[in-house]
Amino acid sequence: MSRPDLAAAELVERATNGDRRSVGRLLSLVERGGAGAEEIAELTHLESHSSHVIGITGAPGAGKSTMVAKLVAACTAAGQRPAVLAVDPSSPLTGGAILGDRVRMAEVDTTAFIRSVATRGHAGGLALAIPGGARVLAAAGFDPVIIETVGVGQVEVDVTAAADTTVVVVTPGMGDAVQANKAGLLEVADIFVVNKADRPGAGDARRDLELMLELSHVTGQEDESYRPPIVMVNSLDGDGIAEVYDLIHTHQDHLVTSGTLHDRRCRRTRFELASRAGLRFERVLTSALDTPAVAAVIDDVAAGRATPASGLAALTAALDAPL
Ligand SMILES: Nc1nc2c(ncn2[C@@H]2O[C@H](COP(=O)(O)OP(=O)(O)OP(=O)(O)O)[C@@H](O)[C@H]2O)c(=O)[nH]1
Ligand SMILES: [Mg+2]
Repeated sequence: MSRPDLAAAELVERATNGDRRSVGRLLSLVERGGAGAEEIAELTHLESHSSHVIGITGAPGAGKSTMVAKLVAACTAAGQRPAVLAVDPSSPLTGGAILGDRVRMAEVDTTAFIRSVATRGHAGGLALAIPGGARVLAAAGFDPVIIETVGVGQVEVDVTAAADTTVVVVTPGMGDAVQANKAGLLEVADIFVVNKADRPGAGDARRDLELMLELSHVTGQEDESYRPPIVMVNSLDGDGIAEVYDLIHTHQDHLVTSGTLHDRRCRRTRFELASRAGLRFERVLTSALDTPAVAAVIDDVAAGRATPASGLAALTAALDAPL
């Protein structure tokens, strides 16, 4: 039987030499989580620092995948080797569309690496699967690493925690800008895209965004010298994509010159370490709850023979082990 650490090292070696199949296998192992994923993080971390990680988020159907496909084409045209992690929310509404997106994107370019990450069954592990996957892609030499996700709830928080530059996509009508505000997306945006600018109401969406930025005094930045720009885009014909591409680079330069990049990566590391410790703690807690001593006290507390405080004391004693 081959030792998993040897297998992982071999895969990383092949992936860094351009073997796409090995990149795919590593991403599957990272998604599975556990010791295998931690081993891969160890092997890839030190080689993953030069790639720019771009998060693309927005409401379902905002046109994120269509825009990402155009952005990928712009990157390859400029001589870059982009990779995309499309975080699949596994919802019956959008799950089908994403598979179609992958095919469509794969047709755009064969030098790019496109991959869907299913959120189903992750039970909190997504917060690790995203930075872990981005790290594998970066170590394999892909740059930039683009992460697409639907901007609802926890998932987009996880994604923005993993990204250097976050692009928030809104569309005309349906109060999308207002929704983005409610979902907390305004605060995380480094660049706003009003996609489907070919549709009526695109100018209104832009004004909504400008107004909300003014009113809330939200700059989205820890650094006041940067104000998130708003770009009008038609992802079907590619109008505005060149500007998005340029603004992403302007933001990347700004991150470096202002020193914000390091601050963001510290925040990312903090978040990742907390997520890793949290998962381990859950495992330790579950096994402590199952030890005979704790089970006996649980029995006593439930039957009214002991107090909750004594139950907690027994549990704490059983927890007295390193993570
Ligand atoms: N008119 C118009 N339609 C667009 C534009 N961009 C995307 N679309 C259409 O909008 C629909 C949704 O596009 P997707 O790229 O799948 O959107 P998405 O945000 O990735 O969707 P999910 O991943 O399911 O959240 C598709 O029918 C696209 O053809 C645009 O700029 N203008
Ligand atoms: Mg999509």
